[in-house]
Amino acid sequence: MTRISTVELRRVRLPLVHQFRTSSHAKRALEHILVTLTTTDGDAGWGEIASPSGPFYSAETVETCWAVARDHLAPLVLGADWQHPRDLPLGRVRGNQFARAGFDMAAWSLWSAGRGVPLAQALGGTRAEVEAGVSLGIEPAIDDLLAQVELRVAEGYRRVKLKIAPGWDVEPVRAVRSAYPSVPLHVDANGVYTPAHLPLLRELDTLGLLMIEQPYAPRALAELADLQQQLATPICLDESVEELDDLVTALRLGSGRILNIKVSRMGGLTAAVRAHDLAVEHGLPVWCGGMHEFGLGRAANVALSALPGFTLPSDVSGSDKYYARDVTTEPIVSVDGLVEVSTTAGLGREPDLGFIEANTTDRIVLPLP
Ligand code: OSB
Ligand code: MG
Repeated sequence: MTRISTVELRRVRLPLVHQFRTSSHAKRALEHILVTLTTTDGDAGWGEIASPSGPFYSAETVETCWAVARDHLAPLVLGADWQHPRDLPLGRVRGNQFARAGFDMAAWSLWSAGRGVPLAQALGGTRAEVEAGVSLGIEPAIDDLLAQVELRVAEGYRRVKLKIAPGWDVEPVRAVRSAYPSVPLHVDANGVYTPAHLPLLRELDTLGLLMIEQPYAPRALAELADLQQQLATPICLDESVEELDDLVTALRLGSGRILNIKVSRMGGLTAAVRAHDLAVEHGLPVWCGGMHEFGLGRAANVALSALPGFTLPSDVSGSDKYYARDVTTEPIVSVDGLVEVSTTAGLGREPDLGFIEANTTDRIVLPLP
């Protein structure tokens, strides 16, 4: 590939159409960092750093991503000699997966566009459309949650995931289950339960859930394996798997039976594809999780979900679930719970430069030294 001559970083802030609350925090607006890599030929590739603002999902924040991107990742890619996104030396930076993911994604966008192939195909995708699920936050009351479920089921989403936390678990989940006996349903605890909650987790085990996502803390791989022994419902790993080696350990221990692969959490598409391949080799079904991505990151999630091992509905809801207007000229759309995989070369979505500019809160351009 031709050399990267400038890196542009932009903080872009968009309001959410509906407040989203998890076991750890609530949010009404999101600020993501858009990464643009431009080559000496003038081609540009876009990536998205979808870090939450605070260190409650992982250790990263928008501030750490900004600093690591500016001070460490940009210097690593500027002028680098690369033929393929895998050649970029992003792995020299330890941790900081969200920040790395934005650069890796921009490199894949550039590379697939340069080759004239759709990103999904470049990654090994085989599907023309992917099944979409929705993730519903903690609501003020059970009636509010039921209204959200009704709306999303009517829109055709193929699976509903409910965020749970102590005080908001068996009761709301039971209410949704009895109102919608046949809707594919799962729960996500974002790591807040401990082995002391075993009786409660056993109750959840009787509610016909597709999976229980991240019941224990990220590093509790041994305890998760003990729990999986005691539950019939598959445990799905999210926060526990930041590195491929975490997956190797989880597979060895039996810490879960399903894997949520997030481009952001794994440090990019390169690592996400590796995790997919390893999970498939071990018979683990996977699906693509999200971090409320704007349209650029969302397009990458759709492309990844086209890989054959993504046999469960992914968190790739339409842009409209989150944003009144998205950063791409065309939003991501879910029709009857299906999202089309783009067949145009590259990422498949174009940045809406005017709208991005209007919502940019900070910007820097780093040239070749
Ligand atoms: O655990 O999957 C999660 C959002 C923020 C932090 C953690 C998670 C989530 C989601 C969002 O569930 C899913 C989506 O992007 O649609
Ligand atoms: Mg999760």
